Amino acid sequence: MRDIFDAIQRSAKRIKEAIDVKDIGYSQSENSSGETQLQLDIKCDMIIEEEFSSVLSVNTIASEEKEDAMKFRDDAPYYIAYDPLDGSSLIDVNLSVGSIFGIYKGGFDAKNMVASCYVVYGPRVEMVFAENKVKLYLLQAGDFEFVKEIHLGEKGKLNAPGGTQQNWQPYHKEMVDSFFKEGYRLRYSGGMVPDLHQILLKGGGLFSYPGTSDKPDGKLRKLFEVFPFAFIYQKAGGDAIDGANDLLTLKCAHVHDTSPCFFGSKYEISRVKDVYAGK
Ligand code: FDP
Repeated sequence: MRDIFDAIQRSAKRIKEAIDVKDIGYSQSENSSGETQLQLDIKCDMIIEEEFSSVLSVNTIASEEKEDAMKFRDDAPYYIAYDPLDGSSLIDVNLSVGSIFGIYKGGFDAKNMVASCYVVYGPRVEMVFAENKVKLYLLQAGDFEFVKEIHLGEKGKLNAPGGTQQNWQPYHKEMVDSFFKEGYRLRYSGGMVPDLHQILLKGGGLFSYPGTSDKPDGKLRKLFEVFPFAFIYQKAGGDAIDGANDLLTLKCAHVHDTSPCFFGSKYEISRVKDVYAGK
């Protein structure tokens, strides 16, 4: 695992440089989710592919920017799914973006997840790595320094509701409103990484990206976004569900499958469960 952790750190430093200097024009191609790829998305994907290709414990990688998984070697244990630059549509307005990594042992299945990590490129570069514990690191003078362990409270104060409201189910809207009526404050930048990072570091709250009338299976991708954050939230003492089920019990038939998802502290997630059970 140490070699994977090191490769992620090298990738993050190179991606930070690419964000700072790279021309941000759009490329001509679309990724598997039908989004126009930024040249920067492609560059960041290439950086991570390059770094993992030399790590002997990595069997296969799957990227949000690649149609299919890419095998490096047969006799290695780890499968890594990553989103090289999540929230890249925010780059042109200079908001925070991130990279997400899910580390699976023996194949891409939620039950095989053994570690998970994300990097936030904001005013500072921070990394959260979860194995048994969830640990925060800060990039300082060229190196990632350990800062602290992260623990979620039983109940938070922030509400980050994703998706187009017009397409929310009425019970979902009622639930989101009920949190606001209880005093929760809106925090939503449109970048999954900084939005979930904020809730984690401020002690709790709810991030939701539900199934909607136009996207019944939600928007966020299981292997690259949903499972890695579910792992981190659960290890930090919170919960992560699809409305009913623990996200880490879901199957993933195709590399780019999506799922409705709710991440938060215990209190908010139990409310989501009650609302969705009675819908
Ligand atoms: P983006 O399309 O900018 O890559 O991964 C998808 C994502 O960003 C997440 O980072 C973010 O949470 C979500 O989409 C935002 O979607 P909405 O604008 O539909 O809320």
